[in-house]
Amino acid sequence: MSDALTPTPDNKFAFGLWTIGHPGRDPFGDSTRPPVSTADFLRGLADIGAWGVSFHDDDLMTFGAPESQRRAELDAFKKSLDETGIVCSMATTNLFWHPLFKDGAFTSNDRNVRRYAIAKTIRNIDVAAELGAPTYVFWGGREGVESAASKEPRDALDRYAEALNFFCGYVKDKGYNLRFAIEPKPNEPRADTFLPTIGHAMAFIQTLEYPEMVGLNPEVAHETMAGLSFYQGVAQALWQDKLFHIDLNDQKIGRFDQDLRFGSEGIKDDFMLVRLLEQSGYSGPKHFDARPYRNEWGDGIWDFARGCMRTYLALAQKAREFDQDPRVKEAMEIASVFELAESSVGPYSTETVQRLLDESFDPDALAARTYGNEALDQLVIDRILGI
Ligand code: GLT
Ligand code: MN
Ligand code: MN
Repeated sequence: MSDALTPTPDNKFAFGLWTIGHPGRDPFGDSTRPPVSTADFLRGLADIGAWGVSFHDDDLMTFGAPESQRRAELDAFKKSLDETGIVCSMATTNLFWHPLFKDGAFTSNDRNVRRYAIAKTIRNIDVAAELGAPTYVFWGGREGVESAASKEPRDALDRYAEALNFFCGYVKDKGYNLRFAIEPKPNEPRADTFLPTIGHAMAFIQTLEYPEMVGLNPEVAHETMAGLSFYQGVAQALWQDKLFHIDLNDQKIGRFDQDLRFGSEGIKDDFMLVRLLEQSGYSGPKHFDARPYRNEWGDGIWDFARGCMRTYLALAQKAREFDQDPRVKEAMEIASVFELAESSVGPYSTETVQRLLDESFDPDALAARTYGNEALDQLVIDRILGI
């Protein structure tokens, strides 16, 4: 039975290996449910209509195990991908779990830690290429400080850039079809993280040797933790052609990173976000980096996964209805929404500046107009509420 709210692989919904099967461990308590095997995970994804899976090297291949064991684990994963038709949509490195990364990875003060982190990443870039993943993510979980005096931030950024330039060189050298995506986060687990927001990361990318190879993997929870609008950040990333990947989840403002089910909290922002993604022609994965509530059990973890996708599809449908509603069009005309797409003065020339200066404006008339934003916004709310 299929309808607009039933996902299919065409929707390109993806989940990280660390998400649905998360056993519920947190800083204050142990696991609350058994882990899900990789094979069961992929079968489950196929059953619920998902399309892709992402992984950290250590999710897939046992850290520190002999090469033969790691190869066998990778081969088993490839077999499960083949059997289920699930696509490997993104890969990343775990540069945060092992205690060796306690001072950072690419930005650790210890040069050997930095060299180890780069080597670990290079090895997993080979795995990503073997699995055909088009995007490789960098979430700098440990790239930061508790004590500001412990690192010179400008040196740390030099080392971060050095690592990314090195990976770009490697990918070009190998001829891999792989792009990189930085995932910003303001804090947690470090007190202050380098590249804390979408804006910081986008400015940093412009300083790299191959800026066209590096984009963003923004996450709803991370910008929301910083008190920023995820919608506005994603819009700017799209505007700069930097939205290479996206981590969808949800988050209450001002809290620790909650990684809640997509659409479970900031429903109005989520509506605007889905509308933006659908209208922009973004064709990358819709990747859920979220986890079931810690008290969930059994099939409940799949309720969580189905909920993420169902809410996305429901919001996409609401967004289409919203844009087809003649009352919305009228309200947008009153608000001059479409006028913002018209250029203001055009390119500079002696003539255009003269024309501008010769024009007479009536400041009082300009101040007296209405934009009708209350009515327009109420149409957003009405649509979400379905009234
Ligand atoms: C970790 C983090 C996520 C990142 C993952 C990629 S791992 O769970 O909280 O936001 O996307 O390293
Ligand atoms: Mn998160
Ligand atoms: Mn994430």
